[in-house]
Amino acid sequence: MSFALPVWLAVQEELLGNGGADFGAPSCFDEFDDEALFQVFNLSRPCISFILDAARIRMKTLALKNPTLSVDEMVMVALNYYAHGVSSPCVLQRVGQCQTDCLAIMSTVSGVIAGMSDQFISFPLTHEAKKKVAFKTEKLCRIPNVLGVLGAAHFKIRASPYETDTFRGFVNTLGYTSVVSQIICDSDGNILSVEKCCVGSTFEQELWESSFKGREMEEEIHGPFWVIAGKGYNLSKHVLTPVAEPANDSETSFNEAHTKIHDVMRTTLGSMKRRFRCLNQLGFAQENSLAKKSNIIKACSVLHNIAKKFSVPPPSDAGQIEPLHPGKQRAEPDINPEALKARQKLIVANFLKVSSTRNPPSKGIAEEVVSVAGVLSVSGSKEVVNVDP
Ligand SMILES: *[C@@H]1O[C@H](CO)[C@@H](O)[C@H](O)[C@H]1NC(C)=O
Ligand SMILES: *[C@@H]1O[C@H](CO)[C@@H](O)[C@H](O)[C@H]1NC(C)=O
Ligand SMILES: CC(=O)N[C@H]1CO[C@H](CO)[C@@H](O)[C@@H]1O
Repeated sequence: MSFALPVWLAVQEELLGNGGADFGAPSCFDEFDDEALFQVFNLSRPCISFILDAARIRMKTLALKNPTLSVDEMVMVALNYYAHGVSSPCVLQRVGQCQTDCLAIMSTVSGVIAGMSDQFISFPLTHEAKKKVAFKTEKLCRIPNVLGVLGAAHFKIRASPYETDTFRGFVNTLGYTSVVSQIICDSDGNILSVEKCCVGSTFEQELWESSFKGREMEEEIHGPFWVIAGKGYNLSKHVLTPVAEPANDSETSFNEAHTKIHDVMRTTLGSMKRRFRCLNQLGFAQENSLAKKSNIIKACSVLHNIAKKFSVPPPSDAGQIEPLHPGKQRAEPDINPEALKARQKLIVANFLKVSSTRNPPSKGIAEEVVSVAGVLSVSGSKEVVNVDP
């Protein structure tokens, strides 16, 4: 979810309050002109200043092992590394050859930025916030009561093939070694939740069932809402998967809507991986070193949300976006019948492909939803999200 303005202002205030002297202070980034800045960090100046201010506060309280570099320089090393996956010569020159130190610095800064996720990665918690997110999603794809798109994001890593057992654990269903995290994003591509960092062979359903968000959703803590998910997940009362073998126009039309919203996950991950090239290769991993990878993934998620907030243009080489990881294919037969019924009800209520004469008395926003989305007029059901404009 994009942060509500009050939250944003509160963050600013916190920065001003605590960071007083340093807020907006000159930094080593000032040596770059705007164009160079974007080349080296793939972020804009206002965005970098904001990140820097937030990091300064948090790093002040950290006993730094590397006092030869200022906080600004450490952040610079990290942001440069995220953008390119290696350190640029101009940055190395600025901070002095750090070589192996660069990784240590990046690791420290990643921990700090990952720690900002409670502020910058927020799942809609209040009922109002949920209705708002659901309303936006429904406008996009006509599927009501959706909080976000769920996906398992794979990030390539290197693993030693000589440690056979460990190595095997990292090999995913596409045959390369990776770590996998669970990500939920909203219809605008803001990241609402990122958790777990498991070996690549972990199935998405397993991730979901062992994740905090998964448990909360399935235990109805978030109310009667769905997340949209691909074929690798089990249909449940809160995880909405496509119909495996659509039998009529209604189901086909539902699947099309599902694809449309599900695609947001692909473009979101694609844009993250292009802005933060380090995500294309997270380096060597042993099974017990996943915490560091996890911090980088979380840090990039935080930065992704901040970059979106500052409307930083996406990296220019729009080129190819890799397809989503296909996940483990499931047969539909072992579907939970209650969940199946819920999905059928949703399809009938929103995607019925018969000319209906039942025009329910239209009132308020329900009508707007119908006209905006061109939904056939069966939406008299209570499941229409009534959001006050
Ligand atoms: C999810 O899918 C797995 C494998 O297909 C199956 O064994 C399991 O029972 C399913 N879980 C639920 C809750 O339906
Ligand atoms: C479409 O097919 C599904 C599954 O066979 C069925 O339950 C549903 O009633 C059908 N819908 C329409 C509008 O025919
Ligand atoms: C605008 C843009 O894409 N800038 C840079 C982002 O990072 C990549 C990867 O290193 C550069 O090639 C781009 O020039």
